[in-house]
Amino acid sequence: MSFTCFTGGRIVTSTGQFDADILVENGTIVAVGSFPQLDTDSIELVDCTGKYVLPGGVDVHTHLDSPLMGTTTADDFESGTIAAACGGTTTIVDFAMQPTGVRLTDALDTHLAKAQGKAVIDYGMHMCITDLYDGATQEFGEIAQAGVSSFKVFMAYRGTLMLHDGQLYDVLRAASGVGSQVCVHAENGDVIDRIAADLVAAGKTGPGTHEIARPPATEVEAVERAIRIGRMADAPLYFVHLSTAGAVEAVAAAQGRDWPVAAETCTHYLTLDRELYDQPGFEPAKVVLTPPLRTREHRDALWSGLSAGTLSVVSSDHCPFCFADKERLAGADFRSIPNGGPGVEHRMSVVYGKGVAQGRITLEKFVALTSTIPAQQFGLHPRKGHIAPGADADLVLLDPDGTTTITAATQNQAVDYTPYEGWSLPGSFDAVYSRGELVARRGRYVGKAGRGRFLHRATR
Ligand code: DUC
Ligand code: ZN
Ligand code: ZN
Ligand code: ZN
Repeated sequence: MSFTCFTGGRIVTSTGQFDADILVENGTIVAVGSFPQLDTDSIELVDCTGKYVLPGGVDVHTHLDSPLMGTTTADDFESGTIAAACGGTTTIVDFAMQPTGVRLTDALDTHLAKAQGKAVIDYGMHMCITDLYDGATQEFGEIAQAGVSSFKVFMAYRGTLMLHDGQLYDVLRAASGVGSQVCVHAENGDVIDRIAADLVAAGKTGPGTHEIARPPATEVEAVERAIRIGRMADAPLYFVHLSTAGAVEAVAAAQGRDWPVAAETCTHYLTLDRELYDQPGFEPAKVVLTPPLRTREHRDALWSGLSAGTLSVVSSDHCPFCFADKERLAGADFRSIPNGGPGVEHRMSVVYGKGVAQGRITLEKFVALTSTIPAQQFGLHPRKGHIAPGADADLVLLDPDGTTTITAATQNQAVDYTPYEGWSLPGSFDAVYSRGELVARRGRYVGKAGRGRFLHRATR
């Protein structure tokens, strides 16, 4: 038996905060309260005085060791989960990508094998469907039984990743039939491809053009269309990486009609401006993210959407490529720059620093958006995202008086840049525990290798 007691901290959950101790036995929380009679010879004490104690972050949108746009994301399950842990995230749900022509169950096995023995925090998986071959939907039950109870589909990238509307309908029907949910990448890919082709024909080929080719309406239209298709299929929807005011409005309208629609936004859409596309040279490639960054007006709508509950999750969409690799792969124009950026390490710090510290959201709301609701949404709660008896002792000690400085030179993500370079943020996630084990201290990994476990997620 191994007992640990986290003493003297202020516990924060998604619904409140209070002073209490947390008693942990073999990695599981067994009691929350006051324990003055503890036999301190046999119990390890962790002094949390002056710290907030939060449930570890749950990031339900990462792409580790994943094929995308002709290359592979830069972080594997080792570096990516170490980076996550160092930033206060103790659970991820990663996307298993289906290469064209590969059976879904085989693609899932391949991705599971990449994580096995390498991940240092617990992880679940979503299955990305890019090639809906005959009989694919018949594998959905088997995939759900394997603990992978969510799919992702793309309404953009025709020819490589995109499903057409009829296929989206098929996936929604089949997924809801087995109690799985569907995560939708909502952009009108065909219109984007036309705009992009016209821009290239007009000689606009630089990396900043990526943004012009994907105007807000291409997201809004796809969100509205997917909501309608969701109604036709009588299936719930979860929108990934929403970036626009119009998308928030569309989701709010659907929710107002009691339609089962949930949505996330990402760290970068809340905090970075589209003006980064106006930088000289190849610099804008660092923020060739899809969808692209937007203006202040959209950011304000996203923060309001979080406050109102229309958007209920903040993920990182960690999809890292080295700047050097983006440049090498760029080819003739912006269309071949790999889409994505790093962020799993800095999601908690940036959302705390720009959200809580600046008074945009409460600390409880922060816990809800970065931990509890994502865990609930994806079948991980109450084991994850929760501080109560029975939950895993995934705990983060936040020092509100500390500071987090972000630089590529000191980050754990295996990339040569961060879009938050030089940011100094109030608050530091000083110590991170996964199932009761100290895994990170002040931004450095101190845990064992390969200790992460696959999380079998429930269906709905
Ligand atoms: N969608 C993602 O979720 N991540 C990176 C690129 C994309 O299009
Ligand atoms: Zn996407
Ligand atoms: Zn993504
Ligand atoms: Zn590299």
